[in-house]
Amino acid sequence: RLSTDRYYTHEEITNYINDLADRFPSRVFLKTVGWSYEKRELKTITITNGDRRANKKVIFMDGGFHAREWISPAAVLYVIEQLVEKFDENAELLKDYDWIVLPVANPDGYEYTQTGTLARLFRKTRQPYKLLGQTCYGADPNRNFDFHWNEEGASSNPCSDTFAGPQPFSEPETQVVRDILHTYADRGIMYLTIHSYGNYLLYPWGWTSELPETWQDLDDVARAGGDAIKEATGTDYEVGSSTNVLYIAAGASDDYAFYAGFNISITMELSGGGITGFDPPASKIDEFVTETWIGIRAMAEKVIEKY
Ligand code: 0X9
Ligand code: ZN
Repeated sequence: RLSTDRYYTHEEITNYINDLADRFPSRVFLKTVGWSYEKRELKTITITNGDRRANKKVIFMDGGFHAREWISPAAVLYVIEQLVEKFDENAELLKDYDWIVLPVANPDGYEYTQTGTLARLFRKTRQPYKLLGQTCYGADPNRNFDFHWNEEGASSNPCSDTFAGPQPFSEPETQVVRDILHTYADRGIMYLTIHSYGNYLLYPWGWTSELPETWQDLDDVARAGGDAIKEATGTDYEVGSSTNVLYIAAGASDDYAFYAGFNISITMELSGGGITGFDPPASKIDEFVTETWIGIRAMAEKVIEKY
């Protein structure tokens, strides 16, 4: 059973998905997709309805891009739990779709933020970069993708929190996400990347204020999520393109996934809490992950209706 009383370590998250795969061998499949800079194993969990039909449509979701956004892996795990353990209630979500989930895209950063208060607000990966004899750690994985890389809202300074990396895909973690996106691009309908905080449902583009041709479809899906959350909990999510409702920032995974062929690509910025917004107390996990699930389920239902 998944606990929402506390935040899990990367090892506990891995144990949880390993355990699910053991318990539901006909519906849950694990795949090692690569290794982080510090050689932590990156594993996807594929959730199906067990009918073994190949080449179903795909929803790909990741969490834990940014190290300090602990609520993200917690919410992603909760979604996994609902789809697997409450399969009977959610069978429709898995009828023509496989869900592929990478719960912690940046495990080195996630683990580092659990080493003490000084590290708690660290954002990036953990590959060291030298600048004038000084060492700073990590690139911003959400500025490291090769689509309008480092053009806007990103930095070339390794000590910046939005360091784009020395070149696109300099981080093994973003290479892994890139490879997953390309593997499923031809049947990838929706990409969801879970961040915090601020209560936003964001769609492309994040590199320009212009909107993609199909922005209305993106807006329909995101709005379905926002409306469902508002109705269930009263929480307001702001919906719109990344650049227009948040800020311009190029080289992010959402733009890349959309460019690679996913029809729908959404960054969900969950509810914030604690002192900085990135550190909601564990007592808030339950409320925030159930709220997130309501939004994600509604977006998936809208996608299934449209595609
Ligand atoms: O800046 C980010 O990477 C995301 N916000 S966060 O506070 N979680 O860091 C927003 C990314 C939105 N997407 C694009 N700008 N493409
Ligand atoms: Zn983030």
